[in-house]
Amino acid sequence: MSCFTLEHLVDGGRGRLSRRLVTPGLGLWTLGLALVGAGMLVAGARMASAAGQTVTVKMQDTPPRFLPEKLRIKVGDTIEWVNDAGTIHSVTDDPQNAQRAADVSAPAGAALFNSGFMPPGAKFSYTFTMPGHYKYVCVPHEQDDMIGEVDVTK
Ligand SMILES: [Cu+2]
Repeated sequence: MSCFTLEHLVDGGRGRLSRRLVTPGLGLWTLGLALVGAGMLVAGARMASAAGQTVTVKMQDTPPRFLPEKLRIKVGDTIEWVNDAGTIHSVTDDPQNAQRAADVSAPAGAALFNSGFMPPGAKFSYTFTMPGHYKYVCVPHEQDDMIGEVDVTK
């Protein structure tokens, strides 16, 4: 198994599966292993950076809100904020960007995020590598309570 390569699967480079390998028994077992292996190769690049899922949070205009406003995710998960509304929005948990410090929070040691102004159609992603409670605002709509919260568990 350890010396198995994809070349064993392909018949002389013609792209057909080797008849020897698809015979019942060991052949099918080997094919199954090969498919699992190929899947792992595809997933490899993603696993190198983050093993988590990507969750989408949409931005809405009337009233200005994050949808959903509250989320529970796991360490390694990514949130992708999507401005599919008609005006500019943003996301940041940096107190330097917030009007009220209490509107944002992040666990100690977490890298703060700030999308900057996101025009309609823009997307912004952040991968949460520190567990804890996060609160973030949309800078143009903080006064309208466009505030989101994320609980990140291990
Ligand atoms: Cu907004």
